[in-house]
Amino acid sequence: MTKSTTALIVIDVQNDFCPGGALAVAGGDEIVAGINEIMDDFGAVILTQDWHPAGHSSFASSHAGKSPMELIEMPYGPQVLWPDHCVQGTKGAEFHPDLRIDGDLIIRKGFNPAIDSYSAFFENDHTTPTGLDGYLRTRGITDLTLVGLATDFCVNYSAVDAAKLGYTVTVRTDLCRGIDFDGSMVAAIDGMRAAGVDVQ
Ligand code: VGL
Ligand code: ZN
Repeated sequence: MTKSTTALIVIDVQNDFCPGGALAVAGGDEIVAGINEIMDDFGAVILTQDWHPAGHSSFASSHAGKSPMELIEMPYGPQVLWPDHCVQGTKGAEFHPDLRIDGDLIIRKGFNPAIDSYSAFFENDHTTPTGLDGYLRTRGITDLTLVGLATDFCVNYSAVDAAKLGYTVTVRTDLCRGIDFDGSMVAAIDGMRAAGVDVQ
């Protein structure tokens, strides 16, 4: 494998997913130094940024009588309701201050008010593309390594979509941290492995 066909995809290493943030993932900040260290090993580095408008439909606060972590039915399927997080232009939506952001591409997702987007490739309707597949394909990139937050949501959805799209996918769990809500961590690892992802 030549370096030019490889990419590191860094998922949502943003303040709101780190300790002190609105949707803090335990130990979310512990992975930053290790991610920075491996960036130079890849032909491309792509960062994703969860990027919601205020009042986004994935926020519990947008639904009368609902609390964070409740599940609702959306036109595109079940949706976990979250605390308000990663609102466009806020400190919480910024990358962790120590994360290297000198990568090739920053892809923002979750900006459609009516649809959440866990995956770096498709919105949660599993149909609307973010454009990342086209970017990678036109650059001849075939091998992806995923790291970041959260293992059981955005990393999981991105890894499974990437495998379905035909990429060779590795997830470095030592450089990921999860939310682990209602068994979501075990389900995510099983689901990624079933999709052909090399979960390391
Ligand atoms: C994420 C929940 C809501 C993630 C994003 O990055 O895993 N999780 N928005
Ligand atoms: Zn989000």
